[in-house]
Amino acid sequence: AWKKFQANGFISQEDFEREVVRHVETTLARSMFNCDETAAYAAASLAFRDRLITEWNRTQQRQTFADGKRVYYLSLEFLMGRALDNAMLNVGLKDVAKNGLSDLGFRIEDIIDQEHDAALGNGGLGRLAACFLDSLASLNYPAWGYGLRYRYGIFKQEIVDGYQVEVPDYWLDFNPWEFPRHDVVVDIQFYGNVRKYQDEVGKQIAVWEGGEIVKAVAYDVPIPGFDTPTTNNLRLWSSKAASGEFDFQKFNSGDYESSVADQQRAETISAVLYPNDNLERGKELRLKQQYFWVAASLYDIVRRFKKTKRAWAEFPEQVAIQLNDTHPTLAVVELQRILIDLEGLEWDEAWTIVTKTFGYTNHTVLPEALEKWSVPLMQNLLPRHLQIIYEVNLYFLQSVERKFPKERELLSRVSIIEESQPKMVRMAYLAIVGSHKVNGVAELHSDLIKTTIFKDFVKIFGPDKFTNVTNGITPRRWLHQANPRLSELIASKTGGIGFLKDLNLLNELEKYVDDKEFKKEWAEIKYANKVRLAKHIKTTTGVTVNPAALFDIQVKRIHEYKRQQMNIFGVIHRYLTIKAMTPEERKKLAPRVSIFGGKAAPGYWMAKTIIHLINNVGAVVNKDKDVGDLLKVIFLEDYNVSKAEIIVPASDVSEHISTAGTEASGTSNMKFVLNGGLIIGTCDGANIEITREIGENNIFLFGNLAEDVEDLRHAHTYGSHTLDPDLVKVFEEIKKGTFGDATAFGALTGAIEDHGDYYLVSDDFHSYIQTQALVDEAYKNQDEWISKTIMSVARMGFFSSDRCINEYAESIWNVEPLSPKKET
Ligand code: DL6
Repeated sequence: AWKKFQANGFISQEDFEREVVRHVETTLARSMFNCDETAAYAAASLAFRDRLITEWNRTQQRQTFADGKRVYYLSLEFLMGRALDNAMLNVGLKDVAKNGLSDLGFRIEDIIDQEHDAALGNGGLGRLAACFLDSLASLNYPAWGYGLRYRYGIFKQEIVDGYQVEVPDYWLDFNPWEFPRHDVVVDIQFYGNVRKYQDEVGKQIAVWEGGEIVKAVAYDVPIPGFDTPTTNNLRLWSSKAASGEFDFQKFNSGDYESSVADQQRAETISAVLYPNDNLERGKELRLKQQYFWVAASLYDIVRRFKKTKRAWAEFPEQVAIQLNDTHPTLAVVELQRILIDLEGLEWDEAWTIVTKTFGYTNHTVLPEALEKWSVPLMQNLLPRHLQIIYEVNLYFLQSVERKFPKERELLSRVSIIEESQPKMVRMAYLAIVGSHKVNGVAELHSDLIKTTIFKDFVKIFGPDKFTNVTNGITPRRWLHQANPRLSELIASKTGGIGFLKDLNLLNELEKYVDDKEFKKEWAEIKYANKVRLAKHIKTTTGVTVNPAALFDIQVKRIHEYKRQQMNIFGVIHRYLTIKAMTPEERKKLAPRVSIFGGKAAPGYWMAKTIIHLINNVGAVVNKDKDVGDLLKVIFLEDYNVSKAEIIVPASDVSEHISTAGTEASGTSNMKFVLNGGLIIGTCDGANIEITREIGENNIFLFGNLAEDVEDLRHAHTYGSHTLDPDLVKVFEEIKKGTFGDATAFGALTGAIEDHGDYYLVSDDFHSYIQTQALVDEAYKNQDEWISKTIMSVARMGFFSSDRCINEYAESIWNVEPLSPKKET
């Protein structure tokens, strides 16, 4: 009987408008006469949310009923960006909404713009997780994401007098996209101690007692697939004091402050996202976050499995858990603890289940980003887990000893416990030992982990345990949503929007590489996107840039290994060159706008100095009338996902110039090429595979290769280190004070001149400058340039996150899609 009452959501424009009005008047309790853009955004979101809920419930029912294997993606970061535009496009009703909103007196762009980004991530790793959720749903995989519901996402960046200033990002004032599940609450234990005894049959029993309990409350976010009813779930956990509001006993006895303090301490766990990218700091609160999230998620996963009443041995046939980097590695230990301490399984039986369940993705080889936790810290916070880690390590080392009896050194090299002062738990090693597959995120990176940081483990486990899954991006957000006109043009030539589900269909575009009419439209779209970005630049920085100039963009987290410093030194070199040019020479030069954006971790002083230098160079160059339009330097404040959607489609050239061997993959490189921009890059990360796909003629590669980096560093330290003469001139200019107080930049130049130039800026500078000159030359021939960009887009099919997810499903998870059509 209830079926006839089920909501189906709207289809027609009229129904959409009725829903919007209903939400304004009832849910928001406002009158339509007093409906501003914020209220219209809220009501439109609620209308779409209602639609998603229906499919979301159905999807969950369908998946429960099918009773097949599910994937659980554990990530401490999900950099989702905005949800409304994505929901409208994925359910295929953006036009309905556009017309409906217009009828109600609003422009859809203004309404979309009201939304606060969900910025629960730092950079590539978090955005990859968001792209994966989109692909998992679009491909109908039964999958859940598990993360933390931070009250504060990544900080907002303001630039004040050229310096980065961090402002908290409180994003939850109004968030229609989440559903609190006050009935899904898990008790999470911390601290305490372990009591061991033998039971009546002589079995060792361990009981974790005492300590404190914090509650984890579930908040669910629907994840709509594109062009499919499948709507998956992202479950984010929020922390709450176990004792309710506050301790009334303490309150009544006059100890108000401490009664509130308990509550606050509990709520602090999920309060803030740690703002470090590729850097670990070993803070206790971070470890608390990790365990809190992992324990709540596993409780949930195990509860769901137990409902099926299957034998424990079948757990890995029902559950695949992917560890997004080492942040969730405690899940390995927690599952072992649940199985042996709570469910009474024998150690070996439990460990077989654990290792078959987990897969681990490594996202970096940078030593400073590899997680290690101090043993005393872990002993205090998670005493039982530390015991289990020691036991895992013992059995692992015993197996290594049996296999390689003469290699004592090997044991200490691969031990999960580092014998340092204090001792440390090496989380990556624990993740490798506890998983059945380990993958890197681009070919070079996957090779590097096998030959460097995890070399010994390849010897121990054999090469088959290690694999590569090159990253990808969702073409729905990064083409269709960010660049609607280009998407439409592509659709008109490839037989409709099918390419958004099968990106290899882009191949069809190769036919149009020399098609005059097509190229004209293609170029017009790029120009319009540049005009849109130029407007954004004008409103946010006050600087006027010429949309006809070459837009050269580097937007990503600021990090020495990503070498924004090399880019800005290159800009200074260009400035000096222009100043020395004759008017005739100047006429031949393509005007350029160098655009930067990205956040520095608040404690990363060198990265902040780079931002400062970029802004100071901009301040000098942009007001130099002698240079005019030939060069402008822009730093875009507060780079985030929704700004990327404006920036990415507007590039002529983007920069992906990390020291070879340091950038695991990069994903913005893929986004820029997919939007018809060329790239200048090093032979690093996914740049290498992009080159292989699109062809060497369509990319500007430069610099030393990964295989030479070690020797060069060695030479810097032990041999002579002569700086590149052009770079010396740039440094002289900085030291003269041309760009403000030179002492402010002493550390930046000193790192290269006096401290070994670890990132090889000087070694690569000459080829960088030469390659930039090639870019200038190539850009003059617009006809050829456009052909290159079309050819590149046509060959980008490989970089869809759908391909990537299918690879994970087949080679790591062994999970099948569950098509909604099959079942009905
Ligand atoms: O795999 C996603 C992304 C890569 O594209 C970047 O190259 C890589 O730097 C990034 N890694 C991290 C590692 N952080 N930690 N922990 O963010 O992953």
